[in-house]
Amino acid sequence: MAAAAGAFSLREVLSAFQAAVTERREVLLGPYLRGWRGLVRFLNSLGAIFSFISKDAVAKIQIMESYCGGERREEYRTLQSMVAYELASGLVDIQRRSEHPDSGCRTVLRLHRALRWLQLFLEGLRTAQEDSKTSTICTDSYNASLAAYHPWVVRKAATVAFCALPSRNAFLEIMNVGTPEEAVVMLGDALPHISSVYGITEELYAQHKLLNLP
Ligand code: 1Q0
Repeated sequence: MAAAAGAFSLREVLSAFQAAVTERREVLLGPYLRGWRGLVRFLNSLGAIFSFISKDAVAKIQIMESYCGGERREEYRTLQSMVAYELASGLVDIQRRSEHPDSGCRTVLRLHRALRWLQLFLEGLRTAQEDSKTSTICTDSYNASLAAYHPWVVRKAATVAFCALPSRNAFLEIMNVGTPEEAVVMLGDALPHISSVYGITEELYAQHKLLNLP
């Protein structure tokens, strides 16, 4: 059954990331951004303390949506075509942000790094003991991924916000896929799709030496 309008459903996020990968292992930006929109909706439902995170995510999603709906939308159909187009046209700042501060390549890189956090976090949530603290799972996942790219003040604010996360079971319930046990099964199904998107992107960016874009 479809979730109520406006409510978060893990299922929708899952199907967006699933639909993002084509048979030729391309990543379609439309579904990819739809997946991110769904995640932000979820983040917003957790309370205002997370708004500094969701604002940044939304700003990045909007940058990408404007490329995807713009004059060059054909070039922004897949991640692969975007990378090829932006590199061939000199639209990517490689050393420092100057002429092209908001290239698609650097913007997706930020979301891509956050996807690694999500992968670790969901895996942690899925395999943790019932009484585990979500804030601990979240902090551990963050420290093992995104934290390396954030200055001290952002790390501090993020860690404080994580303390406001609901318990593991409450968290599994707001995913809107049934009981906590059913949510755990769903997470097991969802993760390979998220991992696949992550892996393809990582490989593409490594190939073109884009993993450290400013
Ligand atoms: C559930 C708790 C959510 C925790 C999210 C962890 C991420 C913390 C990130 C803190 C970001 C702070 C704001 C600014 C950062 C930027 O400086 C940084 C770099 O960009 P730039 O332009 O300055 O170079 N931006 C980023 O690193 C992007 C961060 C995007 C974070 C998006 C997080 C979206 C989270 C969604 C909640 C998912 C909940 C999962 C459970 C749902 C089940 C599918």
